[in-house]
Formats: sequence, C-alpha cells, structure tokens
Amino acid sequence: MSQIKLICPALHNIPWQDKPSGCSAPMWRHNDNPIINRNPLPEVARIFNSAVMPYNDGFIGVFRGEQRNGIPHIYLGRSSDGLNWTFDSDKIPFTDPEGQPFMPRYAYDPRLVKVDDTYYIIWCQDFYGASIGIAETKDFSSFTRRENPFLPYNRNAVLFPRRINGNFVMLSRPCDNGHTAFGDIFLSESPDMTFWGRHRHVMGPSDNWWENLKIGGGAAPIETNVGWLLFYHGVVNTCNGYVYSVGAAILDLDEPSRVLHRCADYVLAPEEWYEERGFVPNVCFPCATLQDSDSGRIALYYGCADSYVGVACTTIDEIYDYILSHDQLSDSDREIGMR
Ligand code: BMA
Repeated sequence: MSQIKLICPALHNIPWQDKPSGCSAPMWRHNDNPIINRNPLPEVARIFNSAVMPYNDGFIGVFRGEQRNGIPHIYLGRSSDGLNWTFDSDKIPFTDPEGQPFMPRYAYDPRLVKVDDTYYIIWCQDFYGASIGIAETKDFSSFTRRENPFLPYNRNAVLFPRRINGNFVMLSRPCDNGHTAFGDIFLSESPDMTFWGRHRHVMGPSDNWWENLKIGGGAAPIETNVGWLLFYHGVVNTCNGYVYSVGAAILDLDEPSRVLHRCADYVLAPEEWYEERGFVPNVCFPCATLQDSDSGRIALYYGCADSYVGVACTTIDEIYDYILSHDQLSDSDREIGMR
C-alpha cells in the first residue's frame, strides 16, 4: 500500500492504461493517442493545450480550438470516458458581470479548476498585450468574466484547486510580447480572485538542458500528503527551434513557493509522431490531470505539437519515486521566493 496519498475524491472511471511491460519511463502514453485529431469541428482546424475535469458521471473540458483564420478561442467539450469528446460548435459565450457579451479577442491554453463550489477557467488573452483572463461558472451554461489578474505580458497561469492559508493561489509566468526566450514560474495570492499580490518566485529554468531556456506552469497542482505535485513544461532552444517537455516537482503544502523536490530529468518528452510532427513540432504541453485517490492513478492531458491532445498515465507512487530518485534542487528552488 502506498505511503503517498492523493488528497482528492475517488475517480474510478479515470481514463487508464496499464504500464507497458519493459517501460522504464515514469509516464506512459494511452494507446488511443492522439485522443483528439485534426479538424474536430467545421470551424476548428486543431484542438490542443486543453483542460478537463470530472463532471456529473463523466467529464467536461475547456478546449483550445484553433479556427481556420488561425485565431484561437475556447470551446466546451463533454465526454463519458475522458477519451472520446464532443464539442460545442460555438465558442464559450463569455459575459461581463451584468450578463452582456464580453468575448476576448483571442483565448488560448485554458485551464479548468474547481475551487469551493465554483469552476474557474483561466487562459491567455489580449489585454493590450498577452495576459491572463479568468471566468467563472457554476453550471457550464453561463460564464462570467472576472477582472484580469495580472498586467501584460503573461501568458501561462494555473490556479491551485483550493485556497491555501485562506487565499486563492495562482502560478504564472511573466514573459515578453514575442516567443519569450526566458521565463520563471511565480506565485500570486488573492483573498477574493480580484486583487492579487504577495508575489513569490517558485522556480526558474535549471542547468539541465531540456529546461534551460524557460519553464511554465502546466496542470493544476495535485494535492498529496507530502506536498503539491506540479507537472510543468520546460523548454530548450535547439538549432531547429524550441522543444517542450514535461517536468515534475513537489511544492510545499503550506508555502508552495518552496520547492521540496524537483526532477532533474523530464518525465515526458516529444517522441511519438503526434508530438514530433504538427503545426509546431516537438511540443508536449501539459494542461490538466485527472486523479483517483483510491488507486493513485493519474492521467495527464497534454497538447501535442500544437495539433492534437494526448493522455499519459502514471501513478502517484511511480512519479513520486522517480522525482525523488532524480531529485535536484537549486538554492532559488529552496527559497521562499521573496527578495
Ligand atoms: C507557447 C504557448 C503554447 C504553445 C507553445 C508551443 O508559447 O503559446 O500555446 O503550445 O508555445 O508553440
């Protein structure tokens, strides 16, 4: 019996694949990958970098849909098994608090996180430059946008699934207005989801080459009895462009700006055709997980080559052991992140 516990509800219908025999990697891909293929809707050429969660007896998700004009927006999808998805043909109809239509000019890389009784969608949008948008819903039929939490430029934000010490907590990655060649993960707190502050540095790129250019948040952190398990993305620049891989770290439960353990090696990197070949090749971009407290199973949803969605599986025991056996922290990882 595992000593590491996932602090979450049971999810017996989690999409799952047993570890293939002979597999030495800490995560393995689902046989149905890619679970979302090209041209999923008449107006949408590609769905990728998307987030899902359990809902009623099945699953619901917010999906980055790249329209045929190249502009991304967010689409709602539903599934009974987490693998086969149907999508609303129209974009999610965001409104302002008065109920008037209030659509972002573009919207990409959505995350979906439930805190208390509210579902929050967090994404990247135009705020006189790329920045973070937030909307909330309780029923997935009306979606009310909230104040933008951060100044531009920032295009990667991930909310923790519960308040910590009474406050909402969000990871984000400040950047520039291009294909930013730098980037650390920071954390910000809010008592009310409107005013954000108490900013802390969490972690930056490491000396390990797969993540030596920039890093950014991935899936919403997963609570365990030994810390928050964070899947994030790490980027290396090559003579053929950026390569995005998935990293894993454990953050302190009460002070998540402190990194307790950080895996020196990536846990998933582009190697299948749908990760290496696509609109932007060589991208594994994690955005969400599902997890089952009873079995310790974790299913990671990740964007593949800016063209598809994939699912990779692990268990809390497998991934935790792997992180600890490849543990490498820098001084700034250990710090509380305030200077
Ligand atoms: C990042 C984001 C992601 C994308 C990745 C690779 O900057 O824009 O949406 O998957 O680049 O193109």
